[in-house]
Amino acid sequence: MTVVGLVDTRHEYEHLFSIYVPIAIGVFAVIVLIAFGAVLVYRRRPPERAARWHENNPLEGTYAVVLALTVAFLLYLTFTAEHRVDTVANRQRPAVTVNVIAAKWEWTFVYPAYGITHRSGTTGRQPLVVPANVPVRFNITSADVIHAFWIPHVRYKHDAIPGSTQVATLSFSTPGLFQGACAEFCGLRHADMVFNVRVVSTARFRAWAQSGGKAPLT
Ligand SMILES: [Cu+2]
Repeated sequence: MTVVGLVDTRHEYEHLFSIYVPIAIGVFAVIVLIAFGAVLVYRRRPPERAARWHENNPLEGTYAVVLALTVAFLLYLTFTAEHRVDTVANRQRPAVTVNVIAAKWEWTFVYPAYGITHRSGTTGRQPLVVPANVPVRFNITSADVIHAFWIPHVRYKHDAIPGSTQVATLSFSTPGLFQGACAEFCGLRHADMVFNVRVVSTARFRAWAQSGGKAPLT
């Protein structure tokens, strides 16, 4: 079962990245060329009178306009992607809801519909199990300090804040095993606050969930 119009965070942010990076490389190249050009052109030579002009309005005006248009273009793309990830995705009807509770130094994944609780971090290594190609709702919170729920495979990271619940709806397009971690320094054993994400087919997920987490995942 594939949901039409599923918001794919990996695709959204990779697309954004593919636009930001060439612009950043271009800006870097221009700066390096101007710096080395200036070094070559203005290297030590016999003394001469200093130039009297000190401004160039057309050049400065063009520079300001190009800069403003580039920033406006990037802001537009960024806010469009954020809107799709934060608002459009959260309007989708989730196939599964997982409550994510971060704590020093452990993740607790609760599946309220199935009575399943998995833990990963300093006390164990039970994976976060999700079905592929359907919207999965995460209610993210923290039991103590600020942590951050990070799954690099889907290019997604969100703070877990005590006393508040952050909602995220993610979709995972490929079955497999992926890494997750806390991305906010939260104390001495922060580095142990890791988990695996096990993405399985919807049929396998259903069998696993309905067995209360006992059916095999592979
Ligand atoms: Cu943490």
